[in-house]
Amino acid sequence: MLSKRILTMQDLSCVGQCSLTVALPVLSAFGVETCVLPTAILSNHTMFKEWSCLDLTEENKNIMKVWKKNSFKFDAFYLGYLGSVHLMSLAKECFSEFSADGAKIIIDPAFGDNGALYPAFDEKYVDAMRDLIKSADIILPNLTEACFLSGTAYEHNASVEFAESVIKKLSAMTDAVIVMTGAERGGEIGEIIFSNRTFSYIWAEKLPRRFHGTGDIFASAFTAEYLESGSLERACSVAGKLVAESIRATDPSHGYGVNFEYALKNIVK
Ligand code: PXL
Repeated sequence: MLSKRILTMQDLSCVGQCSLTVALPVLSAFGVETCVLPTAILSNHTMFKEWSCLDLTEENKNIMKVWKKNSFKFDAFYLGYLGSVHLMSLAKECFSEFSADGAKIIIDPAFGDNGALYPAFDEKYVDAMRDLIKSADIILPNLTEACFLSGTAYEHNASVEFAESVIKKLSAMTDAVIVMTGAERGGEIGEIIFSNRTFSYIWAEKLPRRFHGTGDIFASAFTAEYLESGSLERACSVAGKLVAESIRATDPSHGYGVNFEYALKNIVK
């Protein structure tokens, strides 16, 4: 079986399970050949008190120059936490230079949660992401990101109706399919999918604990499963199950991310 070759662009956080340290193992376990453009190297993710960050924009330009000479092409692009505005124009250049026929572009905006931007970001980052998502086939915002992108005031404990109104506003800004992650309904958590002007939903039991990095596990598994099956619903359901299993396997005192390694081991078995 020929596997899809994808390019993922996101940071490498040396400690804390997120971005590339999640994307690579998850995509590999799902059988997807994965190439990387590491956008920045951080000492650890930015939910820790201190972090260092080396922006790799300049080296990414060198890498891309060589890739052009080698005529590399990718069947899909999966973008997560990039780190700076410059990287968004590089991402657009990647799409135009390195797309195989029919290549899909999947973007997780990955700039905020719980109504706030991650510490390294500001409105300029949101503006640039607003432009970048115009190139996407699928975007995977959570409610916070959808609110920032669409210019809507965030509501805590938002209803499904509110989330849908934000998604509709966002859909005026991009033709991409919108998969809102981490939506809530009563005791359930799931995704609201907006495709062909129609909503569909995947719900599962909401576990009482929240951990950092679950969005990256979701986006990675979603990407792999979507490329394989072409089904948005199936991709959401498979990815949601992996996140739930990872949370169940995590000790509450573990502050680095979730124990997705344990869940992956079971998939491989
Ligand atoms: O999980 C998203 C993420 C990725 N990379 C870095 C982060 C975060 C969220 O805070 O800080 C560096």
